[in-house]
Amino acid sequence: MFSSKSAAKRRFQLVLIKPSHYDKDGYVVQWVRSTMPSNSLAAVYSLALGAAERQLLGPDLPIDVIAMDETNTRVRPQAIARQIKQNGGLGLVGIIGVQSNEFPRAVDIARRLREAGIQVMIGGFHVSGCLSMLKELPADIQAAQALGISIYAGEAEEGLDEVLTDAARGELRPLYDHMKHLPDIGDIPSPPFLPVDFVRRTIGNVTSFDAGRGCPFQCSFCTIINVQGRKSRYRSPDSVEKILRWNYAQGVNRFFITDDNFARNKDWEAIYDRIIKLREEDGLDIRFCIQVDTLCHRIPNFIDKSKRAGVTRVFIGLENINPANLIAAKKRQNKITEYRKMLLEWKRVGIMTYAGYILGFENDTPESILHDLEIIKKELPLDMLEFFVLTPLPGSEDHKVLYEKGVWMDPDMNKYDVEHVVTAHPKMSADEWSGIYQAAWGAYYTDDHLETIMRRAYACGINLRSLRTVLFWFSSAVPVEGLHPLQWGIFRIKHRRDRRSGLPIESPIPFYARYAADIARKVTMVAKRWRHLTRILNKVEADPNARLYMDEALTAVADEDSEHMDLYTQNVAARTAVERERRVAAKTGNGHVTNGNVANGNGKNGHDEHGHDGNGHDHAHHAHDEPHPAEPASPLV
Ligand code: B12
Ligand code: SF4
Repeated sequence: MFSSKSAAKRRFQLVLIKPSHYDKDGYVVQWVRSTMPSNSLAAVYSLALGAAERQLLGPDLPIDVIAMDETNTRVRPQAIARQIKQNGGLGLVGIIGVQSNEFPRAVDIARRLREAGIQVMIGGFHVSGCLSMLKELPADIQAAQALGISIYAGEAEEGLDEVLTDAARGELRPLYDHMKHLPDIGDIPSPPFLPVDFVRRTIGNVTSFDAGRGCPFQCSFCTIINVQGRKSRYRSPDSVEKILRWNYAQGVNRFFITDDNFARNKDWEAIYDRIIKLREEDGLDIRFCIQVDTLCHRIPNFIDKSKRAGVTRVFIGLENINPANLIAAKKRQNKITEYRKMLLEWKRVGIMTYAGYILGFENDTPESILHDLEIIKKELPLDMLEFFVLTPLPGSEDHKVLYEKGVWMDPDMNKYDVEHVVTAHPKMSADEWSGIYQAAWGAYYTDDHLETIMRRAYACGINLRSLRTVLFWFSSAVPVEGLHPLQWGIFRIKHRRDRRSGLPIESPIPFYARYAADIARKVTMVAKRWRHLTRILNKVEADPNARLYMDEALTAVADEDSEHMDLYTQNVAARTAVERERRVAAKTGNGHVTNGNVANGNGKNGHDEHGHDGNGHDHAHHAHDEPHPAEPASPLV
């Protein structure tokens, strides 16, 4: 817990909690160190500190702001209730950035606080997404309101003051709906920030902030466009500099920029120029992980400036290699003919790539997925691949359509973590679908392919030790922990009494016996996998020819690729996509479909032939930084 508290008599207690969610046995997913600090928490925490400094509630009622992230800190509702009462009884618990899979846990925390008479409010993507897309409030949100929990939909930048004033009067409304107005975040006085003690509870020396919000595209599975809008809103370079300097001053110098697509942040270049100045002229050693789209290489200077700005890891929303699937999901901006060019460009500057890959589009079957993975391994020069189950996330068009048609979707929101199958698929049974999700990790991260990834990286000048940590993380999370790498952490903590409401509290002996056996099993697996990766790394480094390594994926893009590469010939949809790009290239007179000149030379700054102003990635939000010699590397950022 971190607090801005100072001594006084009656003090308003504002407690901000980023909740976790439940594992399959109903225990809270929690770690000694979690992966990264939450930007949602940083955003609201900083706004709240600003309100405290401005004495929003008057000089006689100071505000203490206390923040906690449940993925690394135990939440004790009774202790919170006590603290509020000891400070005069005025307070609010804000449950922050609640995603759909965290909503059941958020309500369980809130229920106990409500029983103790504490005011509670829930905000974040689940409630915002439902309010933006559905005609009526879904049952789970209504049930929360029935417990006296207040709901906040939309962004807090222009609404938090009103909430605090209402809470100080004890007059919170059941619903605050800010979905219709998206605030300007350009130069707000309190951009995202978390104190260093907070960062120390996570892996590495990384924090996160959003340099912008919104995405111009229309992918049907996406929630972001319906919550944050399709227009790019961004922080000014001054504001970004402020965030960087605040953090640098407290010793934090690695950053995950959470924009779903930094390449489509309209001010990316001015922001990069400022960062480059901070690095090259002012001597700040700062590094970044960003998320981009598969056309980012077509934006003049983007990749070279990423390098100069200290980007070391990049997440790319690849999603699928079957054009029929991409079109069905309205992800037209993803063109298979650009994938190799884009990945080779990142390789050229020695930046590590992570791609998100969604399983369960309408044409997918277990066989087609395994087949596609073999093509990716052979032909795409990609480092990490991470898998997601296609999920109708509340807030997405897919969810809205199924909801309105009354199609069955699993009512348990805890499962909406893009790792569980929650609705039916036209070609796969639920078991086949979840089976292939589990199998995909093993199919991509085979021993042979781990070595190939390292060999390709070594030949491109990527730091192998840093890559080993990331490969370890992404190849081990599912087999070791049964959780997605984005949810993994260091050393799992389980509290016997912190169990999902409705499930019994187990007696100590079986609970601790299982917990101990689990830890022993995981430690053994982790040690084995780390040793294995180290052996591969040593083998690559010991090879005198390793720098000269070359394979099909690393070969420069050429016209004849479209004749022989499986990526372009594997099915009718792929061949049609190549033909279509060929026609577009001929019309615009920009050269060849599979030749990098087309993409890089048309000067259209990433606009595609539909006139879109860019495209995006989304979900997977993570990547990595070069490790500082004296500090542990973060596997995600
Ligand atoms: C960074 C990120 C992560 C990071 C860190 C989380 C974080 N919040 O920082 C990590 C890697 C950990 C992560 C993990 C996951 N993520 Co994520 N993530 C994001 C991402 C890209 C940015 C989050 C962010 O910073 N947004 C900006 C902040 C400022 O917006 P915000 O959270 O909405 O908060 C504002 C308002 O909602 C409001 N507000 C929020 N809470 C409250 C509370 C009160 C009291 C008030 C007044 C206001 C208020 O004020 C805030 C400031 O304006 C979003 C996409 C996006 N564009 O948001 C996906 C997103 C949130 N993630 C998503 C998912 C699915 C996941 C995972 C389940 C994926 C996985 N399997 O690994 C996991 C879940 C982790 C878990 N604990 O279970 C989905 C959630 C969709 C949904 N309906 O739930 C999103 C929307 C992406 C998508 N695919 O659609 N994620
Ligand atoms: S590109 Fe990504 S953020 Fe943009 S609409 Fe598609 S899924 Fe959403």
